Amino acid sequence: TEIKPIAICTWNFENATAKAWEVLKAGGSALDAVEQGVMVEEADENNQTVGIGGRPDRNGNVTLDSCIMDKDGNCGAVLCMQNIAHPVSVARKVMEDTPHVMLAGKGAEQFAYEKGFEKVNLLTEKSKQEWLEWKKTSQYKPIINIENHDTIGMLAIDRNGDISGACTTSGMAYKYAGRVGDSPIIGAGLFVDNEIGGATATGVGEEVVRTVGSFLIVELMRQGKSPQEACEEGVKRIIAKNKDNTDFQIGFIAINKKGETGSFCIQPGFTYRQYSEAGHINHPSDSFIK
Ligand code: SD4
Repeated sequence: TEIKPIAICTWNFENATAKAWEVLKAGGSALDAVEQGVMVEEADENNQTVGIGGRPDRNGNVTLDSCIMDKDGNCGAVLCMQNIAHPVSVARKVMEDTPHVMLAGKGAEQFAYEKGFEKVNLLTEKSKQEWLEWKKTSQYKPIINIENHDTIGMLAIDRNGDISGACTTSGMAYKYAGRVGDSPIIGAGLFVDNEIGGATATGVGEEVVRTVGSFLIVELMRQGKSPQEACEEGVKRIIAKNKDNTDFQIGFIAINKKGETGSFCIQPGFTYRQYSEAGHINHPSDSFIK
């Protein structure tokens, strides 16, 4: 059967999927597509959940989490890294140029400089002013689909039928200093198995880590579930551990080897973007709570 390239990502990131599609259409690899795709959001100052412009931790420092995974199961990640505009590219360097999978904090930043990345100020005036405003009450309460709304996880299949994925975020706004979410954790925020498919997550990362969400979804697809069914089961596992309080958002997206996609979330409001021969589509996601 003919292999059709496709890229999908969390939320309605039109420009990111357009970039990924450009790479795929030109015959590029899924790995290049997901890296270059999510870089669009890392560079967008108006996205306050990813890269430059991201909301800071409670001390006013923007700390970034990202990971990437390729068709051979190689992966790389950076955790809680400051002052570098494209954490996904540093994650890729960790994957390709070191014997390690994860680098954190100062070590990750130092490694980035060694690889030629420039030091940049990630805290924009807008995010700084909002943080100063937040400090007046210092109340830590994420607002569903509003605050922390824009983490990008992307999955792609290239012309060869190979799958890769990437995920990148500034994490939860006003988090504790040093806090790391699901997004750079292989198996939690992202997982790819080139024989089966891939999955990635957005939302309250702590809950995704507790259930190793993306790995779970890929394993469920291995057992025969469709991407849609697997995402639904992934969300249900989280609900089962949070029976008394489902007042938070999690969204999963998944793709299988055939290029079939699916998504599921807790709260209404989540969508995912897809770019393939079939067009550039924003899919509304079905939700556990209606
Ligand atoms: C985190 N999962 O750091 C990320 C946040 C997120 O859209 O997805 N925001 O927990």
